Amino acid sequence: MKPFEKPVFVTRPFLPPISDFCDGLEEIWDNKLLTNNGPLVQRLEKKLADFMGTKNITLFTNGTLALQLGLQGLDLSGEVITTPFSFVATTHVLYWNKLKPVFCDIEPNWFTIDPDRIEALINPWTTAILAVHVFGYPCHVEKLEKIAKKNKLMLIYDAAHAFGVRIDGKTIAHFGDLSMFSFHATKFFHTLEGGMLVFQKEMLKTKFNYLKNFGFKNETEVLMPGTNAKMNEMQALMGLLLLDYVDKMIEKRRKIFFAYRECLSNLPGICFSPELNALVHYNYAYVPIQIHADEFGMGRDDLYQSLKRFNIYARRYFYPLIPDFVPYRALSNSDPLLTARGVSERILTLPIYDDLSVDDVYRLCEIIAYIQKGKKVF
Ligand code: T4K
Repeated sequence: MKPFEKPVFVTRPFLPPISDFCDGLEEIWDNKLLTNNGPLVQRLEKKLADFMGTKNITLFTNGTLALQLGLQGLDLSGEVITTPFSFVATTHVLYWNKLKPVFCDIEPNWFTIDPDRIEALINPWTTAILAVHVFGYPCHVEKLEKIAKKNKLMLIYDAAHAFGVRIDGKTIAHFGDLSMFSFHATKFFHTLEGGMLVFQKEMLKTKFNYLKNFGFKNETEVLMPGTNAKMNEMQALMGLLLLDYVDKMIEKRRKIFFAYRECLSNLPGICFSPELNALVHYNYAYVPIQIHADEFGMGRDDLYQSLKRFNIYARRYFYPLIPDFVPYRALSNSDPLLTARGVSERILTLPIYDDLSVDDVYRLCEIIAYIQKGKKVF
């Protein structure tokens, strides 16, 4: 079995024709406005507002700062119940807001925070739930809404992976008080780096806009300790060009996702999440599988390493769990996080991106089967 000639990464950015980008650059050159809410950022914000079905959106230089400032704008304090199974930025934004993360276990099917375990963690200091639509899989939004309402908590979603996801026709940002989307280069819709907040309360928009621009209200007044988190014009240009491709990209990813499912489902020890509810319009952001070592014949890490021999760079998103990283190790946890620990040991996210052909996927699956038969190949 031959390795791929070129490395196959977990993802590769989708790029528009370079001539379209160059045309846009000419406009930027003419304007000589590079950042500070330039015309392209305004245009992208308007288009994204249409896409999201609400004017209550604002753009940022990246998703992490978007969420960090989102929390700051909500004036939260005390403790926030969150998931241990995410990219570390989800917890870092709590740290930067002096909020204590309280980790709650995930449910085993789609790896989102387990609503049935949240209430046991609520105490008088709890002010919010920060849940993650991890891999673009929607959280149990209705259950979370009930818990948040009953306990007077803010409900915030890290929707970094969930651009384009809809439930029963409503965008995923329809749920909760605030959602953050990442437009990092590794996301199928990207702005090189970038992020967006979508929120329910209209009055928050002005505050978020102050916060991302040093707190300036005007030339002479600074109203709050903001920072610099503005999207620039080159980022907006990429976003404007890519918006036209969103449906096409999702359709391509759907084909890749189901090619994996078709080829790997019969291999013992490889487990996909169950199919999503028919009301969910999914974006196929990632292809997470779980490797059950007993049945597969080798552990996740051995498979991950063996794939590298074939020039395939899958990733272990999300391993280690956030509470196991140095800055968060000393936090006491009343939830033993047993499901999250198991998933984190078994999870492997397979390559998915627009340039990957379905034939490449078949070949990649053959390689996995080959590795399984031959056991370790490194
Ligand atoms: N919340 C969640 C749940 C998130 O997943 C993230 C980000 C955030 C919040 C924060 O949002 P941002 O502030 O990033 O907007 C990557 C991304 O850097 C990160 O954005 C993402 N989540 C995370 C899941 O994945 P790494 O360390 O795995 O990235 P890296 O550089 O190893 O890239 C992965 C592969 O992608 C590479 O092997 C090759 C390919 N790649 C990457 C880049 C950047 C390219 O082909 N071209 C590129 O330009 O974190």
